[in-house]
Amino acid sequence: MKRGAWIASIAAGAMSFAGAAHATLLQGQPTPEAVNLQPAATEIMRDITSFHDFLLWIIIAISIFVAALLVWVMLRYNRHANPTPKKFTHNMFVEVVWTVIPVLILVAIAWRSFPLIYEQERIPEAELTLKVTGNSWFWNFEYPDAGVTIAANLLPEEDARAEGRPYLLATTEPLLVPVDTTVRVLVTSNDVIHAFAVPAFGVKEDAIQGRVNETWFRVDTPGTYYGQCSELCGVNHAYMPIEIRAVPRAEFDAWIAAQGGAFASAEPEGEGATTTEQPAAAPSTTPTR
Ligand SMILES: [Cu+2]
Repeated sequence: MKRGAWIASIAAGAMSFAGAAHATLLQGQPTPEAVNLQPAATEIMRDITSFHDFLLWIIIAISIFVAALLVWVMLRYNRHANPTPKKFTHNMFVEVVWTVIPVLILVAIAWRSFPLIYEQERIPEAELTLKVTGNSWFWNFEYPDAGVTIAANLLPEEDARAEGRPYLLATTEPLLVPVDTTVRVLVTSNDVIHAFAVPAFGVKEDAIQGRVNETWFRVDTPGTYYGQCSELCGVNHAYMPIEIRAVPRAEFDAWIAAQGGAFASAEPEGEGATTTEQPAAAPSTTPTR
């Protein structure tokens, strides 16, 4: 292939990548041929995406700089261009520069990443507690305060095709969560190590037997969000997806009731009609256990 053809094909490839990146990304699931992260449904994921883009520019700049240095050295200092090399080995200025600039780059990265890690790891005052248990190979979801437990299995391929839902992502029993609600997630496992991961929420937490890990999310965009087990857990690792529907609070409460559950009366966001509480007993933030 001629050089021009190579350049043309690389340019065409880059343009199709860019086109895919700018095409409408599907919400809550991967978009075929797309290259970017899934659209964020939580503030944390927006911050993660922004941090990812920031890192990408640093990576691009360093890659171009190092490649240019390599090309310059290969052309300027090869045996023909530079037949009698100089014999010096140290250069104070260059050594200071190549130490200080990487340190400054790392400080800039830490400046942005440490607050983000803190936000992810600090569990805020939760309005709802969700317990997630990994099994070989399906997920159990439990709202302990409402007495609701569901088991989500992989939706069989023929059912997924018939219902127009994504095979390998859809489940037999989608989990509902209310939007604009801080959900604390307790993650554990019944057998081997799994991992509860929902990309659009910016959540990925190991599910370990005999141990409870904590994470949280607050979905601000209604929709259906898919995730997958993200720890290689055995032969059916690829067949234990996660399907979460973020819905308005009223729809969530109706779903809880349909599952035969009810929040304890101490929970003002529960079935409020059946409990009478003093207004003072219902603070704006409701700690749950
Ligand atoms: Cu698993």
